[in-house]
Amino acid sequence: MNQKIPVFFHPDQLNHKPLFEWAFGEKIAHPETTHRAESILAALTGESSFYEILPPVKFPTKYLTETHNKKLVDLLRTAVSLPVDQTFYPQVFPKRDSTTSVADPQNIHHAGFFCFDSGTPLNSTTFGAAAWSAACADEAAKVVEMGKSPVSYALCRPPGHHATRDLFGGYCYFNNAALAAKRLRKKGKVLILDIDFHHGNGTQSLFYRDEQVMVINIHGDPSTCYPYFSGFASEKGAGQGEGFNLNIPLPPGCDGQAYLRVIEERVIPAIQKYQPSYLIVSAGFDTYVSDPVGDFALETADYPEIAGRLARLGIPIVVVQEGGYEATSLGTNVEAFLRGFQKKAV
Ligand code: SP5
Ligand code: ZN
Repeated sequence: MNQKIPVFFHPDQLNHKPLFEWAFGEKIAHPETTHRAESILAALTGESSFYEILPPVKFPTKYLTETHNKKLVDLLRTAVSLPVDQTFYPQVFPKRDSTTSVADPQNIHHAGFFCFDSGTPLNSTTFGAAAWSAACADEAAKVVEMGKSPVSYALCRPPGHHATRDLFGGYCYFNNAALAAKRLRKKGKVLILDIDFHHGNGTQSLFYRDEQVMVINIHGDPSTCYPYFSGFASEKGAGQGEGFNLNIPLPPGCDGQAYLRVIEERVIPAIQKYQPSYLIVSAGFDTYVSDPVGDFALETADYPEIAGRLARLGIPIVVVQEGGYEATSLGTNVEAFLRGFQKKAV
């Protein structure tokens, strides 16, 4: 392929700056920093003959509600009015209390109704950054949909795959990959392959009953890894979607060799059987050996190998950025992955 890979990113995505999170009672530096996106931008700009960095054209408020509950969108909009120096951490989660009165998305203190963890803070810039992040995924889907490029990359930050229809969490506010899938499924079957270290619970739940969008997830075993409550192999879809959700939990320390075996023996045959018109890759690099959050052991050289196997399928591909928390190596790993599509794509 001699054409540049289109990369979508909007500078306002850097305005969201989570400072810390609560993890097991400890206040720790937040892993989802602006340095992550800066590291990726630097790596892709350095290889400027291969990538074209473009801003998404419009603010996507309207179609956010195609994927998410309007009240979740309203709650994040309410946070826009927080004082600029204030970060709101939900700490009351009344979701399961049936006696609790109805959630009010106008009241920031009700944020816990719309959230499932204590690691995903809100501030006045969160809504804008998350909406532009979602716009990147939509634009990346659009160029592939229009046949302008066989592969595109959405530099989404904040990430998206933990966000469900009704809830934010796991550093995610809007489900970027799901937004891209909503656009493409109007044209044909879509398969979302989630290779972030963590199970994409949001993506799974959004398409659990949908046979038009198959979801395959490879991740750390949820009996010991975040998000703990979903990602088990027994979750296979429901209703019309039964058989179209595949979870592949793997043990700690999984290296590139074991990972590639899973790709070759389980993932590629499942994609070939489903025959999607489009492939969306929820690409997290927290599978990297020295990632501070994940506990797999992939090396930089493994990422182009994964990409190469996907490129050989000859299906148009949208790559959506998810996690990856060692900022110094993140850009290199993303570039290595995208380079794998350049070599092998037609
Ligand atoms: C998109 C994504 O990858 N979200 C991951 C959310 C994981 N949140 C739980 C992390 C638990 C805190 N452990 C941090 C250890 C830092 N040394
Ligand atoms: Zn992750």
